[in-house]
Amino acid sequence: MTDFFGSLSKIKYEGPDSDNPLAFHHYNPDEMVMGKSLKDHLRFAVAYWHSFAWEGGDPFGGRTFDRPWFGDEMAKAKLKADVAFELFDLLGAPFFCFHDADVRPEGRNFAESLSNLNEIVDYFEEKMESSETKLLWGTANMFSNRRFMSGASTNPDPDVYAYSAATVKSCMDATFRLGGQNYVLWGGREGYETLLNTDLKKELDHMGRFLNMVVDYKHKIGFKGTILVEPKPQEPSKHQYDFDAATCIGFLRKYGLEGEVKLNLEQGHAILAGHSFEHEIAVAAADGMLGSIDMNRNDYQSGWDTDQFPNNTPEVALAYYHILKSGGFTTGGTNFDAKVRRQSLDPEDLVAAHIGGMDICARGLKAAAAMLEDGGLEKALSERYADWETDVNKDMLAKGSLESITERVLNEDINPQPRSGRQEILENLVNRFV
Ligand code: XLS
Ligand code: NI
Ligand code: NI
Repeated sequence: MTDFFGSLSKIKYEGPDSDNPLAFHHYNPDEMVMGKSLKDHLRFAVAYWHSFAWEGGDPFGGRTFDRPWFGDEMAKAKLKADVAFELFDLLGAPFFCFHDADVRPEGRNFAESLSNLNEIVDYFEEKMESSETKLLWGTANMFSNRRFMSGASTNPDPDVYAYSAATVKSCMDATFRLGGQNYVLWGGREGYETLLNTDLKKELDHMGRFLNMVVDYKHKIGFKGTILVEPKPQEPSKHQYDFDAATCIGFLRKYGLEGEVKLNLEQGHAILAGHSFEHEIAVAAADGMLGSIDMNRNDYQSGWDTDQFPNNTPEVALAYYHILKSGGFTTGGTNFDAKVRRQSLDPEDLVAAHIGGMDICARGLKAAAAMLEDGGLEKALSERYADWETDVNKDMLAKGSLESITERVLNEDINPQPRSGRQEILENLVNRFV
């Protein structure tokens, strides 16, 4: 045991009336909702990068946190792992997620970075034997180091493409060894700053080829998890190729990857793309490509990806509504891709942030389940489309041509009468549950 969390002990569920700030008020892991425990519905994960690797910098100032594990030595990386697993345990977090760069010191070359990664994976493996926390997903950080400044698989330099392929292989191996349930690719630098120096078609082809290698390798090693791509429209690149769910789905189809790759959707990224989170979830679900979610929230005034912990039950409820409607998570889960603010220095802040996020998600999911069980929204939806169930309209959809339909419009004097979309009534219905 390290002494980082001092006297803090395992966080318990105490119910909404408890005034203990370090207790769950809404997340009771064992509570059954729609035949499944909250723990199994939500599948929470702690993100290693925000909670343990991020130093509290912003564009105007550097490190604000003073963690005993900051530094490049292997011993520090192990101390960081010790503290990380202590947080997982305090929270009863079923999962965690990591990038290679979060967990191991960067080496002087690829071989050294690889051996550092393997040493930490050994260490994780040992810790995971006695821990209840599993790996939701692993990923490669191919955006921080300067070698990736012009992209990873889309870099104009083939040596960077090669370095990226070797990096992804090493991270897939690590994820596989640790029993990871998914493998994520987020392409923060897969995009461009200016078209003046960018061959967009070439770069997209390279990215498509790269992702095909990832899928081939998954099958080769027998990794049973899901490969996930994470959309984001911009930041750090001015324009990112994986712009949003719809763009990614088109990309996956173009390169023959539908059925092989799903999406990891993030609340803040949806907002940056000009969508709501539930829009992104519904788009992915409609194509059977909903994989997992990164839960957080943006500051709506700043327009940045501020990665705050979620704090808005109505928003979260609509997201889980669409997740539950599509059958819930299989290999995916709710990863807190979220960090405490840079003034939140204390270990207690880290714990409280996760408690708050878990409570908000639990409230959202319970509200979503109650809305589904009530059935009012689904009923209104099926009523709105009910006329499509008549034989004549089914026929029109399946076999109609512009000529045959025109004939029917003329013969039957079809003269559509607009009907209310009832938006306010439906919003009021939602408000009964959130
Ligand atoms: C950044 C992304 C990143 C991915 C993992 O905005 O959300 O954290 O989730 O590389
Ligand atoms: Ni993000
Ligand atoms: Ni993310």
